[in-house]
Amino acid sequence: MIELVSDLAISAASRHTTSTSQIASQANPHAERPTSGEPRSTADASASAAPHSAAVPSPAAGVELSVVVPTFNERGNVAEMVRRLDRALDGRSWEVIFVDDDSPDGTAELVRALGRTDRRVRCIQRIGRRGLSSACIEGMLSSTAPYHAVMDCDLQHDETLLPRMLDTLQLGTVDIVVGSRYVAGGGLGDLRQFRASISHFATRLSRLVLRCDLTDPMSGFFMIRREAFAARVRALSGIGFKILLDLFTWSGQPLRYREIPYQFRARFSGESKLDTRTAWEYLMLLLDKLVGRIIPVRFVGFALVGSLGVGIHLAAVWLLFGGFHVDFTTAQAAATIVAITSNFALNNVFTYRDMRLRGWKWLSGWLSFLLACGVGALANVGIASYLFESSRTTWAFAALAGILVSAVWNYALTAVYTWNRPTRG
Ligand SMILES: Nc1nc2c(ncn2[C@@H]2O[C@H](COP(=O)(O)OP(=O)(O)O)[C@@H](O)[C@H]2O)c(=O)[nH]1
Ligand SMILES: [Mg+2]
Repeated sequence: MIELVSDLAISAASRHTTSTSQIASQANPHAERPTSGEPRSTADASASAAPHSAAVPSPAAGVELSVVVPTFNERGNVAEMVRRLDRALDGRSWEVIFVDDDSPDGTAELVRALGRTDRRVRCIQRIGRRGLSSACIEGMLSSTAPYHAVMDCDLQHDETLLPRMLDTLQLGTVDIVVGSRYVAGGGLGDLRQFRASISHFATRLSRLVLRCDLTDPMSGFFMIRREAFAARVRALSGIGFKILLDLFTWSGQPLRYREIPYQFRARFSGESKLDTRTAWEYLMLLLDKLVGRIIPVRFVGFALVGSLGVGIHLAAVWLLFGGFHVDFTTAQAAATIVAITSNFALNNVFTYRDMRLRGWKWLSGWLSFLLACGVGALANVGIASYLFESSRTTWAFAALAGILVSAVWNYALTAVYTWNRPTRG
């Protein structure tokens, strides 16, 4: 998936290059220009040496800081976000890149409308995809700036800290500056007790995979040097909400970091997207960091859903056979369909959230899932019977071997024929 992410972002970046070169000929009040005492770029030098140099506009310098803001249904916050960035980053050369996952509330259209009167505002609109981390990755990849900040669009992060973060990075002693709610001076503001407990619990869980003492890996508010990001980008899983955790768990050179305190604010407008799927994705991210190099994390998700399916199957047999006195074979057949259907629905919502099937595609996906799992069930029974009858293995081992083979079969086949779009990670 990361390869695809990179491809997409590279094409986004090349599109951006065209547009920046188009706008470079216009005066840009926020772009840095070399002063007469500074070394000039090759392009500049050749322009002044050319006989018609007066007619050739000197290229404006690129932006210093890209602020990447992932959005989903944030129409009510976008304009205020730009206003606050404008105030906070006065005198700096910056741009804001909103990465929107085709929000139904028209966030992307609003961003583009703002961009028509303010070239510092850019929009990447992703179609048919979801995911906060992958949105941040693509936003950063589309930037040409030497420094990238990531912050939420709900104004819960304190944008007035951005200049300090930038100054700290420019000293060159650290790779990343992280806004933390858990160092002296920081705080959770009036975050509700329940949300605060979830945040504390998730932070504690992150210790399973973190290789440093970062106090707030759940923060989502940070600024990083481009080279430090570029060195890690191919190793990022891009799963879920927690890009910071992804960055800090890279097995190579540890990130040199500094934390600065901030007070978490209340959401300005709209609703949080934190839900059960977010929790699931967090679990998948942790698993990916723990076992991802040995087993694909989607397979782990698929297997977890499958084990839940066993419970659903048994409950259905109990209800039909025990409760409604349907004959056993019919109850078992109906329970099989119920379990396969619920497995398909759960995998569609959780395991394959980023390529979720809807409408008619849901129906055709269900049929292909049913078919693949039907063949998988035959393989299961065949292998388990063969092992049990032909050797002296125990019934439990034979049964488990059958289950494992059918799980791998079901996973491999449905990954290709049910959720067969090319964005798989
Ligand atoms: N592009 C993109 N942005 C998302 C997605 N989910 C959430 N966001 C954005 O990520 C930021 C944090 O989300 P939020 O719902 O505020 O999470 P919370 O702060 O944990 O409640 C906000 O700017 C959201 O609009 C997503 O699937 N795709
Ligand atoms: Mg938020």
